[in-house]
Amino acid sequence: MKQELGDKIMGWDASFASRADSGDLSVGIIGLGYVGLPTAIGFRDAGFNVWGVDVSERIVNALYEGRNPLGDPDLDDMIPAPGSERWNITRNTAEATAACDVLIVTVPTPVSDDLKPDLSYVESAGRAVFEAAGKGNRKVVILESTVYPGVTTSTWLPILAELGLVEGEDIEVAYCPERFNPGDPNHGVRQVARVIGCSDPEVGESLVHLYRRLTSEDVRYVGKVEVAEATKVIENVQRDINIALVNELAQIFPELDLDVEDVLSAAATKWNFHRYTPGIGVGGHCIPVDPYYMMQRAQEVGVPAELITAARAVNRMMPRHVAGVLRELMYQSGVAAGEGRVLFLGWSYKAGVGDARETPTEPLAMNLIESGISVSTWDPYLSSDDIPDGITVVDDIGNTDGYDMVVLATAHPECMEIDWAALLTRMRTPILYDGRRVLNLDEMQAMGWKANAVGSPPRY
Ligand code: SAJ
Repeated sequence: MKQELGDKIMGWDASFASRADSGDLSVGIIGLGYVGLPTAIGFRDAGFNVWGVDVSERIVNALYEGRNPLGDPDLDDMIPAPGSERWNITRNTAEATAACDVLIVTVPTPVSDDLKPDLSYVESAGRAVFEAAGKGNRKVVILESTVYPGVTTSTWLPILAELGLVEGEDIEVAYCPERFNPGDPNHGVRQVARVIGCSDPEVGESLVHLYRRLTSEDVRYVGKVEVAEATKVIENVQRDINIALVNELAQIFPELDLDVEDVLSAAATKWNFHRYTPGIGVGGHCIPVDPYYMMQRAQEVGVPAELITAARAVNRMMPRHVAGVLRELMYQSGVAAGEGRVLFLGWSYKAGVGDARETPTEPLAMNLIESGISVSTWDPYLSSDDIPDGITVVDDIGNTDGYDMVVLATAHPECMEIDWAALLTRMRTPILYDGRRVLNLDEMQAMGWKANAVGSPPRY
């Protein structure tokens, strides 16, 4: 017996696509983090009745009060006011599942300390939904979290079997990778193309109608779930490999007395040369994480992912390489070993966002500290709580003196636009290191800095 609330059908049937077109669906979002919360807001703005679920009392209470629970300031003005229509927030997955036609799972898929994918959140969120879904309703459950090919079915179908639920009769399962780009208003949930994988083409095509109301960009059904799972992973694997290439070149060219940026800028005049920029390392919760999913799946089927693994190693080693360069710069400039004082401008993994996840500044700083160098940081996008112990947090960049080196670690506009001439007068040793290749080294050299950068021959 199909579940109905009043005269409403609560699940998939042949009317699903037309209900999606008219916004006459209830959509549940499980996990209200950096992906889930904008997704929930986006579906509500697209006219759907939305249920948002999170286990965090802090997140749920903030949303009850109409406050932004996350660090992304772009969301500050987007949180629906308390009591807004079509906006239901709860910590109870079963309550949301009963009230929705579609449940979208946007829970974390981190890698554990041994660099293996941690799928426990996907498993527990799916179980909570399936236990509440009931038989015969064909509730649609869509995983959006980044996983490797095969995870959705290998994690969720055994739970369905355990609960006596049958895909296509009681539940519909699909995969639609999130392509959310933190800190980029041009690529929010309403502006990115989406791909949908599902074992049932009719269901998959009907979900195109659902996502077409969410985003203005292309939405397409691409086949079975594994095709969509693989799509998202390789998008970020490709990015990691491309960045690894320029990071490896940034280690080679200074030894040839060449600046890698000169070479890359010249190569970029070729019509299909894809320009990437070397840096102190690769951070975030996507690029340094997703390749491990592909590596894991390749290992499971006995095909070594040698290029993916090697590229990941290059990027993972970049902070250690840069630490060695910084130590040599200080030594050559007469700074006594173990006495250097270094100031990082920026701590976040990416310019314009306050997010320290997997930031390469951390391994870089810890490597320097191990050799007795003290490290401070100024990042206007982060609070001192985001900075690990052992790092001195600078609150006022104008009140900094006695440093031997300043490292531009994150290309925040605020970091690029500091008063470099004033800072120079307060330095003990005037060493500059542009870790993101966003400064004009010749101008800085002319100002009086020993202007250095990742991939540039050293200036002592
Ligand atoms: N980085 C470099 N050199 C580059 C580009 C990036 O060193 O040429 C570094 C960044 O400094 C950062 C890390 O790599 O530490 C990741 O940077 P990112 O620009 O890839 O930003 P992310 O991690 O936020 O990646 C997200 C991804 N979006 C999704 O997974 C939905 C990615 O697919 C996007 O391409 C990327 O945003 C984007 O385009 O900004």
